[in-house]
Amino acid sequence: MEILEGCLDGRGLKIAIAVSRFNEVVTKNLLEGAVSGLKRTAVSEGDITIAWAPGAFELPGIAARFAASGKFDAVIVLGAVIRGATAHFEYVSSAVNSGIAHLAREGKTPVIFGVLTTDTVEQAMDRAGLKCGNKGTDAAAAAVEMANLYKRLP
Ligand code: INI
Repeated sequence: MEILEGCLDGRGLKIAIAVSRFNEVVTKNLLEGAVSGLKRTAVSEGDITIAWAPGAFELPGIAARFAASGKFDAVIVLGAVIRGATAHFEYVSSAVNSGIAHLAREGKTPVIFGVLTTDTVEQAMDRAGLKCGNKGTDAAAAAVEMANLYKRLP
C-alpha cells in the first residue's frame, strides 16, 4: 500500500500570491494571514512573490502566468467578493471560481483558492482574521501541503 501525502514543511518552497485590492480592508488581512502562515511552515520571506490585482476578476490571469512560469511550487489566490445590490457579484464570483478551478485542475503547479464570497463585509472580516479564522492562513497551509504532495505524485 502506498499513501501519498504532503507535509507542512515549507523550507525551500517558492510561493506566489495573487491578491486583489477590491475590498482591501478584507484582502490585506487575508494577505497578512497567508504570509504569516507561510513563514510558520518555514517558507522564507525572500521566496514569497506577491502581485496585486485591481479586483478578483483579474486574479485567474495573474495566477495563470505565475503557474505557467514554472518558477513557483504553489500559487495562492486571495480575494473578497461581497454581494452588492447588483448582479455584478454573480459575474465576478463565477468568473474567479471557474477560472481558478480550471487552473487548479489543468496545471502542473498547485493553485490554491483563497477567495471569499460572502453576503456582507462582516462575514468576510470574520473569515479574514476575526471570528472564523483566517482563510489566507488556511490557504498558506494548503499551498505548502500541495506543493510537497505534487513533488510525490506521478
Ligand atoms: N471585485 C472584487 O474583488 N470583489 C467584489 O466584490 C467586486 N464587486 O462586487 O464588484 C469586484 N469587482 C471588480 C472586478 O473584480 C474587476 O476588477 C472589474 O470588473 C474590472 O475588470
